[in-house]
Amino acid sequence: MTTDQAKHQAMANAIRILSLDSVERAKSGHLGLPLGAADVATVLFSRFLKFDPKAPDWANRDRFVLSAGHGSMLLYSLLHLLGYEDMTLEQLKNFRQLGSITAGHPEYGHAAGVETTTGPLGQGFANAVGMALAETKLAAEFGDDLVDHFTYALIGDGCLMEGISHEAAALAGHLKLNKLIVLWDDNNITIDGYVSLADSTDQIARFKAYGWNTLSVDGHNPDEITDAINKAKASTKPTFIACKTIAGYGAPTRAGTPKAHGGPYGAEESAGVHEALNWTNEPYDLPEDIVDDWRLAGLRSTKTRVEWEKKLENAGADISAEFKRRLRGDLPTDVNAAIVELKKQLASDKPTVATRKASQMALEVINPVLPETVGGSADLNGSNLTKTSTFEDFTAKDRSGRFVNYGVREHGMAGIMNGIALHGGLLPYSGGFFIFSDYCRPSIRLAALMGIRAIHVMTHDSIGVGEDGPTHQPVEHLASFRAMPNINVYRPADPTETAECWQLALEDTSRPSIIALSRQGTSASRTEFTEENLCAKGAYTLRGKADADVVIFATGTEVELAVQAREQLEKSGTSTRVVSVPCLEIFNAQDDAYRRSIIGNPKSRVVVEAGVSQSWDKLLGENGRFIGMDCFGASAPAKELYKHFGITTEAVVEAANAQL
Ligand SMILES: Cc1ncc(C[n+]2csc(CCOP(=O)(O)OP(=O)(O)O)c2C)c(N)n1
Ligand SMILES: [Mg+2]
Repeated sequence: MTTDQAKHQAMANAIRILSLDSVERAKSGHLGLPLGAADVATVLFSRFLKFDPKAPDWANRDRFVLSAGHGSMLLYSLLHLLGYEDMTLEQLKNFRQLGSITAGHPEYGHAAGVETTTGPLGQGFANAVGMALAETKLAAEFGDDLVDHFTYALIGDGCLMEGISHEAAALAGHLKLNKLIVLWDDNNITIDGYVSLADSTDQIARFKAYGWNTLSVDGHNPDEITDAINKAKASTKPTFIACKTIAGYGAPTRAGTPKAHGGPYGAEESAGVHEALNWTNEPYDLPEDIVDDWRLAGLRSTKTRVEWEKKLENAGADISAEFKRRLRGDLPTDVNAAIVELKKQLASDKPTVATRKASQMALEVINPVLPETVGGSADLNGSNLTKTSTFEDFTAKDRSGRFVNYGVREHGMAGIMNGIALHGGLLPYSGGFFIFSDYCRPSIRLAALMGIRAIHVMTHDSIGVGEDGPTHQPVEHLASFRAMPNINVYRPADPTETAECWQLALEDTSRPSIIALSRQGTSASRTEFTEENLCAKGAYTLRGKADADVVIFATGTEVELAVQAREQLEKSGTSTRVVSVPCLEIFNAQDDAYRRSIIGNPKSRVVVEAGVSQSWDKLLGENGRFIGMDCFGASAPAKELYKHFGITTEAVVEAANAQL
């Protein structure tokens, strides 16, 4: 063994032992991957990856995504060894314990160096595609002096089995995201057995078919791994490297078998690993020379980082300020001005349009003053209307385009958008049918968990879809996303509310948003200009006096019904107030005083929304009536469906009167 090989071996073994000792101590965790992929990770982090533990958020760092999040101890060990200050030995000792930054699966925002939350397999893969996309896009805009980095992902067999990997990989190949390098921990095992139990895909052939560069290496041979990464960096296509590894490397009875996947291994097996690796130190007592080698690896890019910071300062005050603003995620003040101008126009035009059209009108004024937006659609742009007049397509040839044709890939789209948002400097928004939010849900949930800004334009938001029928008519979707923590579901009623909801979603940097929009036209409910964003508190009185006997709460296209019902009720002498609720979550988060002022103390409460009643219980109270539906829709023209399911002005009036 040469000294280089010996050094590599010792560094890789330090990852293995730290991971092993921490999983044994926590009495839970996963060891197959950290022990098996330690060589791959050591080569990547000590020879290639550009990063600086002293400046973990350096914008031009290479990104590393551990898509196989169950192998979290691999990442935590690396971060500790490389000198990330927050990743202390104490944190490793508290692996998986409450309050530690070493969560069971890596969580974005806990430890520096964790680029995304992973655990649900395949998501990290899609995030990495998004990061690579963001890199090429920002490089086209700011130049490769400022933006020039690679994105690496370490994935497992599970990531490859999950469907999202297909969607993300196909798009990455199509878009020739050549600075994306995916390392596959090809260990031939998952939890229940050998991969052959459930899969016989030729992964290399699969990735070739996607248009990727593909390579295969012995994942325990540092020279082969080095060679492959060098080749990958020079490729004009994204690269997939199959790294043949032994899961649970070093474990006397478990290595290479499905029993290697999980942990703890127990005292005897664990002692066997120490012995196999010639490791005689006590747990967490790391040999100084190995620590020094790792710390040196952590210092490799410091100079490059400092030089980059100078480049940013020397790029000119405008560019440098804009670049920094973009990374902070602040909006330019022009956005508010553009929305206010649009609202003035809308108040005078009072257009009767579908809210999806209203969204396009809002985007037409937003996109020109907000250079960070990256729009897209899952093959439904003609319906979602998310592409605006100044947008060109983002393609393999034109990286400056601001519209991504995601293809019929909702899940991939949502996972890629998370990667774009996590990368920083860009603000992704999508287009899709609200019904297919189900296909995006795992990625949207992670966006909510991470608290990142990704905006989903979801059109065709109710039985108002009409003739396409129940397969295309969302019924439970508003309620189901309202049940998800840390996401706002907007359902604006008209063009003015749509513009206001867009503004709120853009301004909110700490959560994703869904903007649910109608297919069918609806009249303008807001007819007077107000500079104030009335949607900002989630609900507001649209018509009527505070002390009205009847209060009708409504969202989206049903606000029109509520307004008509009010007219009838008032005609027959019943004072009625209409409350528009563009965002129930925001309203529920207001203080009691505001909530009470909006709810009032009416004799009669009615909620009208073309969906299930769940999520309205609090507002309805004991006696309130809900006008909506608790079954699937049907195939018929929209107007007939509203009648058929009893979501009508008459039904609202009747429900109001029934309580008087
Ligand atoms: C979407 C999803 N489904 C199931 C799981 C549970 N799970 C965690 S690891 C794993 C097996 C993954 O196999 P592989 O990626 O090959 O990892 P290895 O066993 O080789 O470490 C499964 C099924 C998960 N984390 N995410
Ligand atoms: Mg595996």
